[in-house]
Amino acid sequence: MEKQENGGEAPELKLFGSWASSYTHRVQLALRLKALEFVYAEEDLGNKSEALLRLNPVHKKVPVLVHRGRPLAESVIILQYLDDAWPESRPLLPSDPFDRALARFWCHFADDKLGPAVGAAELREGAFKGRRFFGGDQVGLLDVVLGCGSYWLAVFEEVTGVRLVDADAFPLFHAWLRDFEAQEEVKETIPSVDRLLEYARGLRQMLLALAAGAGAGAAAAAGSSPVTAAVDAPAPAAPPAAPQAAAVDI
Ligand SMILES: N[C@@H](CCC(=O)N[C@@H](CS)C(=O)NCC(=O)O)C(=O)O
Repeated sequence: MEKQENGGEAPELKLFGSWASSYTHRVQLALRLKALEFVYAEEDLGNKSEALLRLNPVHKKVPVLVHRGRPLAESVIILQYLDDAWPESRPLLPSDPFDRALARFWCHFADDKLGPAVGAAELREGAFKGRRFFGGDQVGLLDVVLGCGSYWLAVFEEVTGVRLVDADAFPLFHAWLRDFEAQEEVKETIPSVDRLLEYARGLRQMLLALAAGAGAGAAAAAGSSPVTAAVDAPAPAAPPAAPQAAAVDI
Protein backbone atom coordinates (compact mmCIF):
# COMPACT_ATOMS: atom_id res chain seq x y z
CA MET A 1 0.00 0.00 0.00
CA GLU A 2 1.37 3.40 -0.94
CA LYS A 3 1.49 5.99 1.83
CA GLN A 4 2.59 9.59 2.27
CA GLU A 5 5.97 10.46 3.70
CA ASN A 6 5.71 11.42 7.33
CA GLY A 7 7.73 14.66 7.79
CA GLY A 8 10.27 13.68 10.47
CA GLU A 9 10.47 9.92 10.37
CA ALA A 10 12.25 8.03 7.58
CA PRO A 11 9.89 5.45 6.08
CA GLU A 12 10.79 1.78 6.42
CA LEU A 13 10.40 1.29 2.66
CA LYS A 14 10.80 4.01 0.07
CA LEU A 15 10.66 3.40 -3.67
CA PHE A 16 12.21 5.73 -6.21
CA GLY A 17 10.54 5.14 -9.55
CA SER A 18 9.13 6.57 -12.71
CA TRP A 19 5.43 6.33 -13.53
CA ALA A 20 5.83 4.77 -17.00
CA SER A 21 8.72 2.46 -16.11
CA SER A 22 7.84 -1.21 -16.33
CA TYR A 23 10.80 -1.97 -14.05
CA THR A 24 9.30 0.32 -11.43
CA HIS A 25 5.92 -1.38 -11.88
CA ARG A 26 7.50 -4.74 -11.06
CA VAL A 27 8.54 -3.47 -7.65
CA GLN A 28 5.28 -1.60 -6.99
CA LEU A 29 3.35 -4.74 -7.88
CA ALA A 30 5.48 -6.97 -5.64
CA LEU A 31 5.07 -4.55 -2.73
CA ARG A 32 1.30 -4.58 -3.27
CA LEU A 33 1.11 -8.36 -3.59
CA LYS A 34 2.96 -8.59 -0.31
CA ALA A 35 0.74 -5.89 1.22
CA LEU A 36 3.77 -3.88 2.33
CA GLU A 37 3.45 -0.17 3.01
CA PHE A 38 5.85 2.06 1.11
CA VAL A 39 6.48 5.66 0.27
CA TYR A 40 6.81 6.42 -3.42
CA ALA A 41 9.10 9.10 -4.88
CA GLU A 42 8.57 9.93 -8.55
CA GLU A 43 11.82 10.65 -10.43
CA ASP A 44 12.16 12.95 -13.43
CA LEU A 45 14.50 10.83 -15.56
CA GLY A 46 15.46 13.89 -17.60
CA ASN A 47 16.62 15.61 -14.43
CA LYS A 48 17.48 12.97 -11.87
CA SER A 49 17.41 13.87 -8.19
CA GLU A 50 20.56 13.99 -6.10
CA ALA A 51 19.03 11.27 -3.97
CA LEU A 52 18.72 8.87 -6.92
CA LEU A 53 22.29 9.54 -8.08
CA ARG A 54 23.54 8.91 -4.54
CA LEU A 55 21.44 5.80 -4.00
CA ASN A 56 22.21 4.17 -7.36
CA PRO A 57 25.62 5.55 -8.32
CA VAL A 58 26.41 2.57 -10.55
CA HIS A 59 23.48 2.64 -12.98
CA LYS A 60 21.69 5.88 -11.95
CA LYS A 61 18.38 4.26 -12.86
CA VAL A 62 15.04 3.55 -11.28
CA PRO A 63 13.76 1.58 -9.51
CA VAL A 64 15.65 1.91 -6.26
CA LEU A 65 14.14 0.54 -3.09
CA VAL A 66 15.42 1.90 0.20
CA HIS A 67 14.79 -0.41 3.14
CA ARG A 68 15.58 1.16 6.52
CA GLY A 69 18.02 3.52 4.85
CA ARG A 70 19.78 0.87 2.75
CA PRO A 71 19.33 1.18 -1.03
CA LEU A 72 18.91 -1.67 -3.49
CA ALA A 73 18.85 -1.35 -7.27
CA GLU A 74 17.83 -3.65 -10.16
CA SER A 75 14.20 -4.70 -10.21
CA VAL A 76 14.70 -8.48 -10.16
CA ILE A 77 17.22 -8.23 -7.30
CA ILE A 78 14.70 -6.10 -5.40
CA LEU A 79 11.89 -8.61 -6.01
CA GLN A 80 14.03 -11.44 -4.69
CA TYR A 81 15.07 -9.35 -1.70
CA LEU A 82 11.42 -8.65 -0.86
CA ASP A 83 10.77 -12.37 -0.94
CA ASP A 84 13.77 -13.10 1.29
CA ALA A 85 12.93 -10.34 3.76
CA TRP A 86 9.17 -11.08 3.87
CA PRO A 87 8.98 -14.80 3.11
CA GLU A 88 5.65 -15.29 4.86
CA SER A 89 3.54 -12.75 3.03
CA ARG A 90 2.59 -13.91 -0.42
CA PRO A 91 5.81 -15.66 -1.56
CA LEU A 92 6.83 -14.80 -5.10
CA LEU A 93 9.26 -17.66 -5.52
CA PRO A 94 8.35 -21.33 -5.15
CA SER A 95 9.58 -23.14 -2.04
CA ASP A 96 11.37 -25.95 -3.87
CA PRO A 97 15.04 -25.00 -4.50
CA PHE A 98 15.02 -26.39 -8.02
CA ASP A 99 11.82 -24.54 -8.94
CA ARG A 100 13.28 -21.37 -7.43
CA ALA A 101 16.36 -21.73 -9.59
CA LEU A 102 14.16 -22.33 -12.64
CA ALA A 103 12.08 -19.20 -11.95
CA ARG A 104 15.32 -17.19 -11.62
CA PHE A 105 16.62 -18.69 -14.85
CA TRP A 106 13.53 -17.56 -16.77
CA CYS A 107 13.60 -14.11 -15.19
CA HIS A 108 17.18 -13.76 -16.34
CA PHE A 109 16.23 -15.01 -19.77
CA ALA A 110 13.28 -12.62 -19.97
CA ASP A 111 15.44 -9.63 -19.08
CA ASP A 112 18.30 -10.70 -21.25
CA LYS A 113 16.80 -12.03 -24.41
CA LEU A 114 13.04 -12.01 -24.57
CA GLY A 115 11.86 -10.41 -27.76
CA PRO A 116 9.15 -11.17 -30.22
CA ALA A 117 8.76 -14.88 -30.86
CA VAL A 118 11.63 -15.95 -28.62
CA GLY A 119 11.58 -19.00 -26.44
CA ALA A 120 7.98 -20.09 -26.88
CA ALA A 121 8.49 -23.81 -26.52
CA GLU A 122 11.12 -23.54 -23.81
CA LEU A 123 9.00 -21.23 -21.69
CA ARG A 124 5.94 -23.41 -22.10
CA GLU A 125 7.73 -26.60 -21.15
CA GLY A 126 10.19 -25.12 -18.71
CA ALA A 127 8.09 -22.83 -16.57
CA PHE A 128 4.40 -22.59 -17.42
CA LYS A 129 3.42 -26.24 -17.39
CA GLY A 130 -0.18 -25.45 -18.28
CA ARG A 131 -0.86 -23.73 -14.96
CA ARG A 132 -2.85 -20.52 -14.54
CA PHE A 133 0.26 -18.46 -13.79
CA PHE A 134 3.95 -19.19 -13.92
CA GLY A 135 3.73 -19.03 -10.13
CA GLY A 136 1.00 -21.70 -10.10
CA ASP A 137 -2.44 -20.62 -8.88
CA GLN A 138 -1.24 -17.14 -8.10
CA VAL A 139 1.04 -14.53 -9.60
CA GLY A 140 4.72 -15.25 -8.87
CA LEU A 141 8.12 -13.76 -9.64
CA LEU A 142 8.13 -14.67 -13.32
CA ASP A 143 4.57 -13.39 -13.82
CA VAL A 144 5.60 -10.06 -12.29
CA VAL A 145 8.69 -9.83 -14.49
CA LEU A 146 6.96 -10.86 -17.72
CA GLY A 147 3.63 -9.21 -17.01
CA CYS A 148 4.95 -5.74 -16.15
CA GLY A 149 5.82 -4.60 -19.60
CA SER A 150 3.51 -6.80 -21.60
CA TYR A 151 0.87 -4.06 -21.56
CA TRP A 152 3.35 -1.96 -23.53
CA LEU A 153 2.64 -4.33 -26.41
CA ALA A 154 -0.83 -2.83 -26.87
CA VAL A 155 0.65 0.67 -26.71
CA PHE A 156 3.34 -0.10 -29.27
CA GLU A 157 0.82 -1.78 -31.55
CA GLU A 158 -1.37 1.31 -31.41
CA VAL A 159 1.44 3.83 -31.92
CA THR A 160 3.30 1.97 -34.65
CA GLY A 161 0.30 0.36 -36.33
CA VAL A 162 2.21 -2.92 -36.31
CA ARG A 163 0.58 -6.01 -34.87
CA LEU A 164 3.11 -7.62 -32.54
CA VAL A 165 1.16 -10.41 -30.90
CA ASP A 166 -1.74 -11.90 -32.76
CA ALA A 167 -4.31 -13.27 -30.30
CA ASP A 168 -5.13 -16.12 -32.66
CA ALA A 169 -1.50 -17.11 -33.06
CA PHE A 170 -0.75 -16.80 -29.33
CA PRO A 171 -3.93 -17.80 -27.49
CA LEU A 172 -2.22 -18.96 -24.30
CA PHE A 173 -0.18 -15.80 -24.02
CA HIS A 174 -3.30 -13.69 -24.39
CA ALA A 175 -5.27 -15.72 -21.87
CA TRP A 176 -2.43 -15.41 -19.36
CA LEU A 177 -2.04 -11.68 -19.97
CA ARG A 178 -5.79 -11.02 -19.54
CA ASP A 179 -5.74 -13.04 -16.32
CA PHE A 180 -2.67 -11.17 -15.08
CA GLU A 181 -4.15 -7.78 -15.92
CA ALA A 182 -7.35 -8.66 -14.08
CA GLN A 183 -5.54 -9.01 -10.74
CA GLU A 184 -6.48 -6.16 -8.36
CA GLU A 185 -2.86 -5.38 -7.49
CA VAL A 186 -1.97 -5.23 -11.18
CA LYS A 187 -4.87 -2.87 -11.94
CA GLU A 188 -3.66 -0.64 -9.12
CA THR A 189 -0.12 -0.61 -10.51
CA ILE A 190 -0.34 -0.21 -14.25
CA PRO A 191 -1.16 3.23 -15.64
CA SER A 192 -4.06 3.55 -18.05
CA VAL A 193 -3.37 2.64 -21.68
CA ASP A 194 -4.51 6.17 -22.67
CA ARG A 195 -1.84 7.72 -20.47
CA LEU A 196 0.83 5.35 -21.78
CA LEU A 197 -0.33 6.04 -25.33
CA GLU A 198 -0.01 9.78 -24.86
CA TYR A 199 3.48 9.26 -23.44
CA ALA A 200 4.53 6.91 -26.27
CA ARG A 201 3.21 9.27 -28.95
CA GLY A 202 5.11 12.18 -27.41
CA LEU A 203 8.23 10.08 -27.25
CA ARG A 204 7.87 9.01 -30.85
CA GLN A 205 7.58 12.65 -31.92
CA MET A 206 10.66 13.51 -29.90
CA LEU A 207 12.70 10.66 -31.41
CA LEU A 208 11.58 11.55 -34.92
CA ALA A 209 12.51 15.19 -34.34
CA LEU A 210 15.87 14.15 -32.89
CA ALA A 211 16.57 11.88 -35.84
CA ALA A 212 15.56 14.57 -38.30
CA GLY A 213 17.67 17.17 -36.46
CA ALA A 214 20.68 14.89 -36.30
CA GLY A 215 20.23 14.04 -39.95
CA ALA A 216 20.00 17.66 -41.06
CA GLY A 217 22.92 18.71 -38.83
CA ALA A 218 25.24 15.95 -39.92
CA ALA A 219 24.25 16.35 -43.54
CA ALA A 220 24.98 20.07 -43.41
CA ALA A 221 28.33 19.44 -41.73
CA ALA A 222 29.53 16.60 -43.90
CA GLY A 223 27.43 16.91 -46.97
CA SER A 224 26.20 13.38 -46.36
CA SER A 225 22.71 11.95 -46.80
CA PRO A 226 20.32 12.89 -43.94
CA VAL A 227 19.09 9.32 -43.82
CA THR A 228 22.54 7.88 -43.15
CA ALA A 229 23.30 10.55 -40.59
CA ALA A 230 20.04 9.88 -38.74
CA VAL A 231 20.84 6.20 -38.50
CA ASP A 232 24.28 7.02 -37.14
CA ALA A 233 22.90 9.43 -34.51
CA PRO A 234 23.43 8.36 -30.87
CA ALA A 235 20.46 7.01 -28.95
CA PRO A 236 18.69 9.55 -26.72
CA ALA A 237 19.95 9.63 -23.15
CA ALA A 238 16.76 8.63 -21.37
CA PRO A 239 14.97 5.88 -23.27
CA PRO A 240 11.43 4.90 -22.30
CA ALA A 241 10.60 2.01 -20.08
CA ALA A 242 11.85 -0.91 -22.08
CA PRO A 243 8.96 -3.16 -22.97
CA GLN A 244 9.44 -6.79 -22.11
CA ALA A 245 7.96 -7.81 -25.42
CA ALA A 246 6.69 -11.17 -24.36
CA ALA A 247 5.59 -12.20 -27.80
CA VAL A 248 5.53 -15.84 -26.94
CA ASP A 249 2.72 -18.29 -26.71
CA ILE A 250 3.07 -19.58 -23.19
N1 LIG B 1 17.88 -3.56 -15.30
C1 LIG B 1 17.24 -2.45 -14.64
C2 LIG B 1 16.67 -1.50 -15.69
C3 LIG B 1 16.16 -0.20 -15.08
C4 LIG B 1 15.92 0.87 -16.14
O1 LIG B 1 16.27 0.72 -17.31
N2 LIG B 1 15.30 1.96 -15.71
C5 LIG B 1 15.04 3.06 -16.63
C6 LIG B 1 13.58 3.45 -16.57
S1 LIG B 1 12.58 2.21 -17.28
C7 LIG B 1 15.85 4.27 -16.19
O2 LIG B 1 15.97 4.56 -15.03
N3 LIG B 1 16.37 5.00 -17.17
C8 LIG B 1 17.13 6.19 -16.94
C9 LIG B 1 18.43 6.20 -17.67
O3 LIG B 1 18.71 5.25 -18.42
O4 LIG B 1 19.18 7.14 -17.49
C10 LIG B 1 16.17 -3.00 -13.70
O5 LIG B 1 15.69 -4.11 -13.92
O6 LIG B 1 15.85 -2.32 -12.72
